[in-house]
Amino acid sequence: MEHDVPVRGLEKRRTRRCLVLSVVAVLILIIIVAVVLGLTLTRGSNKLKPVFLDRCQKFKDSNCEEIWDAFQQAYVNRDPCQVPMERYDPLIAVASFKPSCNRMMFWSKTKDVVHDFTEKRDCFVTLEDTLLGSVLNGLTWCGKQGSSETLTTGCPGWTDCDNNPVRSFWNRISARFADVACGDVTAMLNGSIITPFSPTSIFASIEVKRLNSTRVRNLNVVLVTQENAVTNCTNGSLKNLQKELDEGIKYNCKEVSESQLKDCSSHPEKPCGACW
Ligand code: AVW
Repeated sequence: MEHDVPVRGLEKRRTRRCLVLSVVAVLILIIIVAVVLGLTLTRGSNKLKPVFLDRCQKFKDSNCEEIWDAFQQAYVNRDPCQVPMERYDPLIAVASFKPSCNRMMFWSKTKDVVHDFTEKRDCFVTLEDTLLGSVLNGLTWCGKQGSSETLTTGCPGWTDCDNNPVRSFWNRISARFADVACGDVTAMLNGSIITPFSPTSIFASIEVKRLNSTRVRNLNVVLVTQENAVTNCTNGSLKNLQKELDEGIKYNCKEVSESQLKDCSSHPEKPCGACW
């Protein structure tokens, strides 16, 4: 009986501690559920617009809100595997660009080497230097049926389906880039692979087919080689490239080593034409 009061006090304290712990556990659980739910429901939605506008505004005199509206109408509220390239026609119409004749640079399987070169030398313009190309370079996006959101995760990959929003976009603006090409155009191809002119590439399947002899005079291929080059200008796939060209466009091919390109990049005082 003497122990009755302290034991009851101990029990009370234990019960109170249990209660506090349970409340904390429930609160933590609620927070976890809310965070997970929030992440799943938004699934990276509406994160693209600020990046789009920010990059777009670096091009002065551009109506970026209008360009964004035209861009997102191509894919919002649609199955992300049902976005053919024509869906971007209205975008092309509002974000047209003036071609720089004699300075346009095409490329295939040389993404890093070509941009490394063009960034250091102000000689050539690639698709990724144009407003739309630079705004969307490296980004992923899609929509979904029944929603007006732009998602940036869970979108189909490049090869998951042909008509996905990202692939169709690059196909469409590449077609435009080739349609307006003029004068002498250059293409940097990869001399370290067996098929530098690959039929499945955008360069082969879209751009070359659209170069028009009324505007384009020459196609100069720069075949970028490394020490132990596997390909040269006599490569079979380059014969196919010549066959594909619109009659009247003259063809030229030059093997240029990567070190020669690097050397030229580090001497910006050399005239542009002197690199190869
Ligand atoms: P590329 P392109 N998965 O080097 O001639 C993910 O073959 O096609 O050159 N991304 C891919 C895939 C893939 N399987 N295939 C291609 N890509 C993306 C526009 C990737 O970002 C310019 F004007 C890769 O770096 C050039 O003249 C890029 O597409 C011409 O088209 C290029 O693939 C280059 O297209």
